[in-house]
Amino acid sequence: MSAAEINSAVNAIKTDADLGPGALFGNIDLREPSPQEWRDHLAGKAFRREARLNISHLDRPGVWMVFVALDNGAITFRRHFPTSHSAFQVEQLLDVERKVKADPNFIEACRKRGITDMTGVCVDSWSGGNFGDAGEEGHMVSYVHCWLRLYENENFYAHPIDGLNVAIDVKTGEILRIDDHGGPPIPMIDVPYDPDFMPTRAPMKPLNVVQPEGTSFTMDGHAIAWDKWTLGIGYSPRDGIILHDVRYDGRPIVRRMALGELVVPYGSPERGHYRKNIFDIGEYGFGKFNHSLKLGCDCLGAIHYLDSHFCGLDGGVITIEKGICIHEEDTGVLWKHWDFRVDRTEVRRGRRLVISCINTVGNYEYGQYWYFDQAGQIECEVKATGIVDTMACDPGEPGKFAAEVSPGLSAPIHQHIFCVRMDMNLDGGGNSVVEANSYAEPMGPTNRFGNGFYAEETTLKTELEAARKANLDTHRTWKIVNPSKLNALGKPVGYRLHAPDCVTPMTNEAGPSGIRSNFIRNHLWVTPYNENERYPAGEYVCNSDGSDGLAEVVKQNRNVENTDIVVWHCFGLHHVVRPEDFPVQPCISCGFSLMPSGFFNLNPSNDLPRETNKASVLALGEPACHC
Ligand SMILES: [Cu+2]
Repeated sequence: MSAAEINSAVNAIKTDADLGPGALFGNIDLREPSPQEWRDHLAGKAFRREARLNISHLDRPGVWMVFVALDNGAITFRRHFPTSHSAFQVEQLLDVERKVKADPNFIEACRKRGITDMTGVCVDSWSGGNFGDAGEEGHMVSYVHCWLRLYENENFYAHPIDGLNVAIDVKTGEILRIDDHGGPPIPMIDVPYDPDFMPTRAPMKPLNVVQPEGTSFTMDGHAIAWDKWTLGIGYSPRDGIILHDVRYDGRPIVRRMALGELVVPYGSPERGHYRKNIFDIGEYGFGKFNHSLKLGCDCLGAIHYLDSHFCGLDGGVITIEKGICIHEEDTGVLWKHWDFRVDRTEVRRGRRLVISCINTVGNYEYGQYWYFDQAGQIECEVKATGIVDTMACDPGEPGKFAAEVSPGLSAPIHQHIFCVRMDMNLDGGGNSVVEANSYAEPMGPTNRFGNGFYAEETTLKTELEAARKANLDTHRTWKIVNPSKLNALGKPVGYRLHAPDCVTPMTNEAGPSGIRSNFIRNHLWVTPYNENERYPAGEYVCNSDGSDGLAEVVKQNRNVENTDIVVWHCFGLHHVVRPEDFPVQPCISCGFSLMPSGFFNLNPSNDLPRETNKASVLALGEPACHC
């Protein structure tokens, strides 16, 4: 959405007699067209742009979902969700810190730990979950965790004030309860990563990425064309990057794809840490924790940037300049063959288009990178960096749920589980998902020497059939197909979901966090398109009850064969923390790919021309002759 569109939508709310007075603005995004609306649009029928806003009020419970038509500012839809809450806004996180630090009982609890100057106390507003604690009912609860900064700009995550937590209403700022669980003393060892406080090694020689003739992509607004790919690049304060109408050589593959949720379950049941189960997308909206990227630091080479726009709690437009980075990367050899009999070699270097941004949610940063290669593959990589969540421990005794990263400082075991939502559109509507499992043929007349094995395909016909886990025993894979469009071999065209980073969830399904994050129970879900089923943990995740999570949604057991389907894939990182993850963690990554599997009749990059990069040189000159 443009800044002007946001202003127009906000203005429509502010001037509404019911919603306007005291309106608090949450996430704002575009209502996106349904598959049918999209087909009509492609056929020439106009589609009305509408903003979707979440509005709440200090003196009223719940949240309103409101649509505003952007052509005339009319409110076209409003619905009240009386027990739900909007996602956290940045102003609220800062307000929580101010309120907690000013509370006399909290100040007294800090004093008991030897803190007499509150200046360095850092209060992180963690989402409160839904634990049924007395006094929390109906509130938008945050359960805060605290750290101590020893001096200006110091790495405060080295000094957890462990065991001191506060339950606070994020919306009203009312402190509901202070929990002093006790705990080990504050670790006081300084562990910097900022070169202002530590020596650095000598720099290496420059490594430049140079594209003397410019880049090979073109932009028309938010539509990009590169090699044989075309797509639209959107952005929302919740999802971050949203890719629309992804096509290769004009053939549609995905109608919309974006990360729908990220949950980070932590494994320590000790003190207040049992509540750490944070939904970075649903509860915070990690899209709005986007920040400006720096040319030559975050991004290397010839870069095109896009800005992102959203609004603050008061409805004012917030613009993050240069938050979305677009560039090309060399990916090494794409394909090669040496015909040794005639000594002929054909080699093609690969290149990819990269669309990326970095979002920081509290201690962690997440870089989302969408890659498009020349052989028809779409890849999503998420890089996790930043600072691990920390706890205090007695030196040498982190306990079984954490790893010590510095004497007296530990980090709980945890997972980062993402769920991508993909509205599939392989060669037009009417898609299905096929599962392949491989089996070894028993030894016998059909397999005399025991070498036989084969893959068997099954179409997943209903939502419950399509709720699937990875299985290494059968090398299970999933493929999205269009049964009405056949390739040259007479098979339905397809794209395989390459899913190398399936994570086994450790959160008990019956516990408060397991109920709310029920989408992590499977690695694959398939649902028929429904405009209201946008997110894997539900529309409103703060203090949710899990009732609109994917595991509940699929109980409708609707048909998912040869229709407009949405494919959801859960992937992530199982993070047993290492000392090397501290004080700042080198990127660890996870992701998935959509890989053509019968979509083309042969390698679509077969026709790449021969090329030799003329800027490449011998690094150390001609090798010395030893003959
Ligand atoms: Cu981690």
